[in-house]
This record gives sequence, structure tokens and C-alpha cells, in this order.
Amino acid sequence: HTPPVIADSSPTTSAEGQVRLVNGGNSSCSGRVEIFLRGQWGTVCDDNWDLNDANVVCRQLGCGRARSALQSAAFGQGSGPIWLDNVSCSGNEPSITDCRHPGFGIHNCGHVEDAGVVCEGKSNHPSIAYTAYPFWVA
Ligand SMILES: [Ca+2]
Ligand SMILES: [Ca+2]
Repeated sequence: HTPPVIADSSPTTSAEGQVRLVNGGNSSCSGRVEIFLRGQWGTVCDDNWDLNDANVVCRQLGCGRARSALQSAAFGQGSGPIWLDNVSCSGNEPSITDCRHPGFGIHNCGHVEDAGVVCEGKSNHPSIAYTAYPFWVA
């Protein structure tokens, strides 16, 4: 069972605080972490980037838990602003932008330090709806 995909090819419809993973090959659940803020997609610096931070991104995207938090532009260098640096998540935040950080766009990084994640994959919680009636009840 696959949930319906809402087609969104227009860059102008990206929502403030939206997160995406870029350049992860076939997987939509791995790649360079990018965040949409103030009308621009930007990246996350790898300073203090760890599994707690990666877990928030993976869960936010419905990709389960994080397998690894990657540093040093493992998925290539992004462009545009570096929106986050020194990200400090406890792991339970609903969104990466809810984690502690010095402020959007405040950093001492270059794109060679762009952060990435590898998540386990699609959410392991398929929406299987069991019928209330066993098959032998007419
Ligand atoms: Ca961190
Ligand atoms: Ca830093």
C-alpha cells in the first residue's frame, strides 16, 4: 500500500521550514539535507551533526530512523544559504528547525561541510486497516 503522492513540481509552493533530501540516488530517504526558508533552499552545516539530529530529519520525512549522519558533503555540495549550523536536537523534535541552533543563517561553514543523512527507509508503519469482521461472519 502506498499513500497518494501529491504532485508538486512548482518551486514556489515550497513551504517555510520544509525539508528535503538531495542527491541520494534512488532513495528518497537519504541525501543532503536541505531546508526551505525565506524563499530559498539552503543546507545544514556538519558541525555537531549527529544521529540525534539525523533522526529528527528522517522521522520528519516519514523515513523511519536514521542509519547514519554524514558529514563533509557526502552527498555533494549544495548551493545557496547555509541555514543551520551547530544543530543540537534531543531527537524528539517534530522538525529539524525546532532543534537548538544559533539562528537561521548563522554559521562558520562552507558547503564542503554540508550535512547528509541515510534513513532506514520508508516508514515502517503501513496503514493496514483490519476489517472489524472476520471473513467467516457474513
Ligand atoms: Ca547535533
Ligand atoms: Ca559551526
